[in-house]
Formats: sequence, C-alpha cells, structure tokens
Amino acid sequence: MTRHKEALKWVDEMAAMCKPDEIVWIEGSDAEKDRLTEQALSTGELHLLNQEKYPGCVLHRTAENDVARTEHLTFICTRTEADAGPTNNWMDPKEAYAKVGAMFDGCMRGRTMYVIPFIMGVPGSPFRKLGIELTDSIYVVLNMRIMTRIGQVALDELGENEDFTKCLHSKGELDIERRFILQFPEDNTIWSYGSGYGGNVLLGKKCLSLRIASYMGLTEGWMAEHMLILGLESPDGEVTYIAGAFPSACGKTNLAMLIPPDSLPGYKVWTVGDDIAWIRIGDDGRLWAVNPEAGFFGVAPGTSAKSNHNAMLTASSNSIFTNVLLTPDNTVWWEGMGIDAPDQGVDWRGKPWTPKDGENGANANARFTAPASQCPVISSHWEDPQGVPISAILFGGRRAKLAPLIYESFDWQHGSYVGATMASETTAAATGAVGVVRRDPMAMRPFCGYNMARYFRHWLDIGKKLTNPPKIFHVNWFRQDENGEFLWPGYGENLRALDWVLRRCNDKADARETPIGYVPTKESLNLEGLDISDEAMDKLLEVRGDDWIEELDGMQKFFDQFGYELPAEMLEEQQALKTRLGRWD
Ligand code: SAT
Ligand code: MN
Repeated sequence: MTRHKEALKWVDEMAAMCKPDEIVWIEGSDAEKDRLTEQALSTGELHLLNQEKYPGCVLHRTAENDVARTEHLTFICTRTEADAGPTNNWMDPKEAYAKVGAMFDGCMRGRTMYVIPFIMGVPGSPFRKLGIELTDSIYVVLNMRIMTRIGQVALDELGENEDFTKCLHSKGELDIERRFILQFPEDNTIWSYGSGYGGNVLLGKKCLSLRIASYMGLTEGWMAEHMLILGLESPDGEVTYIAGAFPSACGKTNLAMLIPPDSLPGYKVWTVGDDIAWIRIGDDGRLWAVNPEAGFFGVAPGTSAKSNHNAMLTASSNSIFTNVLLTPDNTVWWEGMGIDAPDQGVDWRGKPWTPKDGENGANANARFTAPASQCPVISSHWEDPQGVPISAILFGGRRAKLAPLIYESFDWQHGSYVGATMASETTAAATGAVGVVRRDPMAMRPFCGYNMARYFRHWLDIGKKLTNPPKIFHVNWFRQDENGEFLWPGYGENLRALDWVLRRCNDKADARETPIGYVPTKESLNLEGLDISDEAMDKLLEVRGDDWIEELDGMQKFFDQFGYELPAEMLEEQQALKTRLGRWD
C-alpha cells in the first residue's frame, strides 16, 4: 500500500461509490499475475492458449457491442465548452460527474476493485507521469501490466505526495446505452464506464497519455502526440530518429518495426514506440521524444510474417489476444495472418466458425497486447529517460487519391499546416463507418484533450522555440489506381521513403518544388530492386493542381469551425497554398 494520503482518500471515496466486495492493491509481481490469470481462466474471462506454441498467452473476447473505441461516447469535460473545442464531444464536469456517478454507484457489488498504480514513461525519468487506475476487470489489470509499468515500482515513484491521474473504470453492464469515456483535464481525472475494450478501458493509453497528457503538455510546454518513434540505422551505422503520426490502424506498428528489403542492404530499423510519443525541447534546441508505454496494443488482422515479422515474434509469448479466432489446436488465427485458415474454429464472438461461413473469424479490430521488451528490434534507447532526438516527423493517412507517396514541407510552420489539414479514410479502430475521408489533424482528432485550434497554436509556438527543428514530411502508402489497386507495395518497401527522408535531412537527395512542398524526383528515390512500373511511380509522385484546389474547400470548411481561435498562421498557409496552386500548371 502507500502513504500517499490523497491517493488513499480518493480510493476510499471511489470505493464508497462503487461498493466493491473487496479491494485489491496490485503489486506487479509474477505470482500476482499467475493468481489473477488463474482466476480469470476459471470464470471464462480468459482462455488459456496452447502453451507449447504460445507460452504465457491467453485469449479474451469482448462483448459483441464493444470491439472498438466509441468516439461518440467519449467526452472532454472542461468547465467551458470552448475549452474542449468543436472537434470534441463536451460535457459539463458537474453534469458528467452526476450522470456517470449514478452509474458507478454500487456498480462493483459482488466484484473486486483492483487498484493499479502505474507509470507512463520510465521510472526515475523527469518526464514520466503517474496514474492509479481502479477497475473491476482482471483483463484490464493484465493488459495494464503489459502496456505500462505497474505496482510497487509506481508506488515508489508516487511517494507521499507526487501528482497522479485519477483513473476510474468499471465494465458496468457492458451496455452501449450506458457507456461513457470521460476525461476531466482540469481535474487530472478519467472516468470510463460500461466498456471492456482496449482504448476505452486501458486508461493509461489514449485517455491519459494523449487526451490528458496533451492538456498537460499545453500547460507545461511539451507535446503528447499520436506518433510512432523509430531509429533508422543507415549503412554507415548512424542512427537517425523519426517520429510518425498516423491515424489508428494505418500501419504505425508495421512502420515502427519495418524489416528492410534485401535489395536495400545495410539498413536497420529500431523500434522505440509504435503509438504514442511525448516530445520536449532539449537544451540543444532539438525535439526529444520518449515512448511512455511499455507494450504494444497492435491490430492483429493483416499482421503476418510478411507484413510484420517482428510483431509476430513479439506477440508469440506472454501476450493477450483479443477477439481473434481460436483454432482447433488451441492457437490463434486472423484474416491476413499469411497462413491458411483452419477448417474450423471458434470465432471472435465465441461461435463455431468455418471459412465457408463467409464471415470474418477475427474481428477487424482484433488486437494483440505484447511486451515491448520482447520485440526483436527494440531500440537500445527505448527506455532512455531523456528520450531520443527527432530529426524528422512524418504525417500520413490513408488517401486513395490526392496525396503523393511522400513530400516534404517547406518549414515548421508549413509542416504544422500540413499536419493540421491532413485527412484519412476511417478504419475499424473506432466504431462507425469505415473508409470515409475525414480530417484528422496530426492523427489527433480523437485524442486531443482540449480545443484543437489551441493545439495548432501550441505546435506553432513549439516551432518558434526550436533552433534545430526536425523536417516535416507527409507520406501516403495507400494511393490507388483507377481499378482500386494500391500503387505502392508498402511494408518493407516503405524504407525507400524513409531513405529519402534521411538523405533530405543530410542534403543528399533531390526534389522538385511543387505548390504542396518538395516531392522526390523519380531518380532521387532509391528504387533498386523494386518491381514497379514507371507509370505507377509517376502516379505516386503526381501532384494534380485541380484535385488540390478541390481539397482546399474541405480544409477551409474544417478550419471555419474554429472561428477566431484558429491561428492566423494557418490561414496564411492556406492562402499561400492557394496562391501557389493558382500559379501552377
Ligand atoms: O483502442 S486503442 O485506442 O487503444 C487503439 C487505437 O485505436 O489506436
Ligand atoms: Mn493509436
């Protein structure tokens, strides 16, 4: 337990509200993990997988109505609506505490409340943040154990009076009509009710490390971003760090663990993080990034030995699989795993399944939770308390049309505009329609804990303080031809774009200047050993003025909702792009 008076008082108060039968403080030991796993196996909450093939691995199925983040039930609860801004759902904190407090009242009767002290970031780092999550779900405890650093190590950091984020979670009745994910940035508090799925309930992840942390970053002068971090080692042995913001389920984990193709010898990619970066200005005027997480919560479907062998190896032991197919030999399978489907199995709903059913065996948003330390290419710097220095930032989304394979912005301000106006087709990571283009600035639309116009301001302000800013690029692996076929092979071949980034950072690659930024000349990309037609390359590097002029409308509409809060620099950039496009043919 702890001598932290405020923590003890808060746990008491929440227990008085939720009325659990029992309260258990999590210490983080292996014996405790075994005990909890046993218990969850005995109730069916977890299923033990084939321990020869998947040692230490278990399977969990969430409720059918609870398989992805529910953005429409996620609220930023600030005193004024303007502080949440037009891209967030807002609820008055008083109303939110009363409304959802009534749901929490007595919700843990007959259940145990687990108290999970946790650290986002590494122990002893000046940049780590502390939290305590109260939950009635063993699945949450075991996931938090992988994704964060929990138990005694966190209590040690908490001491008697360190700040911490108060995180309260209950599965409630798993009723979508009684489900709320509430962030109270001004109170450093998170309440999550009625869900048992990933991002809704592993409160250290999106809720703390992005929504609450983005607000902390605003007030404390740093940035919490939805970014992977990788180290790119070039043939001469030098490692350059790149951060990349992509919406959920757009390949961040794959890029962070990329395996270079044989035709590009000498390169190596080292993983620092696959989802979240906390970024600060170093004494050297550069940006330095840490990964606050300790594990990966990766999308299973589409992950294969071919697309991401490192992820397959990372998740082959001590991992939790959620909503995948269970095979007759008691292992896991999902669509796009690169091996034939079993003749039969138990699908993510828990129902008998055969490939002939025509239905997916795994949910499209099925996940694996795996310890980062097991990643074969984890960077030796992934736990450096100061983080790693960032030389380039990538923004990217899924765009069938418009955005070329890669382009470089003119400078930080223009790069911030490129990030602010990025858009992507929606994926299965959140409930709702899939494949609809929506604006997703810096891939932070679902995760910004305050008014997004002020978030843009923050980006611009940070840039002004950098004497050595990273270059900012936009990438698009998902451009399609007229027949809807992807033009770019993706995966390991994405290294060719990273190689161009690296050489741009060292002034060693050509580009042509276009209205949207610097686009590679075909010759400046290393296409050695890649089987791709000239026409496909032309299409991939094409910038069509008319399409971009059309795009300006959507960008303007998006900006309009912010009114006077939108930084003038954004309109300046928008106008400058318009002018450049007008002059271009
Ligand atoms: O469910 S999570 O929010 O953790 C994953 C994602 O959507 O990126
Ligand atoms: Mn994510």
